[in-house]
Amino acid sequence: MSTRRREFLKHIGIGSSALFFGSTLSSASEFSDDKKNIQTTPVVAGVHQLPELPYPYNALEPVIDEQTLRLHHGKHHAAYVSGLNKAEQALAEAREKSDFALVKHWEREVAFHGSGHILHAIFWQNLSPQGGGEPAGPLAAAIQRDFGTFAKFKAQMIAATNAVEASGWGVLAYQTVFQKLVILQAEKHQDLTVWGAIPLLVIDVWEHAYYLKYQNRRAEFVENIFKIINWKDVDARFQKAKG
Ligand code: MN3
Repeated sequence: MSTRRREFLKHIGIGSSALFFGSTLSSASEFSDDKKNIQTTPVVAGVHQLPELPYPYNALEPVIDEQTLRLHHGKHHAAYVSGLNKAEQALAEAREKSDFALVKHWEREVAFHGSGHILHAIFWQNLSPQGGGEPAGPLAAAIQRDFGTFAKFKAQMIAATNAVEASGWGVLAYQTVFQKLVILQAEKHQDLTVWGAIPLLVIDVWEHAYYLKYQNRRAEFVENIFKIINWKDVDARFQKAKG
């Protein structure tokens, strides 16, 4: 493993990343002693790698044919990884130069390619030649609690996925705020965010949040917000998210 790769894994070597990427990043566990330490060295931008599939390209036949899987993983997923790396490097350069003229473009690129990378990495791990049947254990109990029965869950999951407008995803997710399972639709897959991220600090810039006082001066509102941020709360959320 390259030093750069090792350094990168060190920084993402926490439970949540291992969950997303499963066995492909299992080497992250060797850095488990870092879990409770706050990193002081900067995280290197743009070193994401295409995770290997946990099975051969023909392993999911006949449900997913070999040619489709080769293109989907080797071309489409790979393009998300390189796009994310490019956007992260561009943003690092923008911070270096204090030039944010293209920040909207690059944030969109991070959202699009980052979400594509994360969702595909989960998707590959979600599938297996030995898959099928029904879940057992805690997930089965949670599905029963939140959807009634597995059959009802499956019916809603299929209906929601089929009803996604144009390109997108059907998603079973754990909603951490309500502490329950939810079925979601994702159109495209980004909408300017990146799946899997746990919010730590949020700033509402819908006009209702500032218009009475600031009218069209959103930038002034955002600048002022920093005078009232409760960093103790943000820090507590960070600690919790880190696990
Ligand atoms: Mn895809």
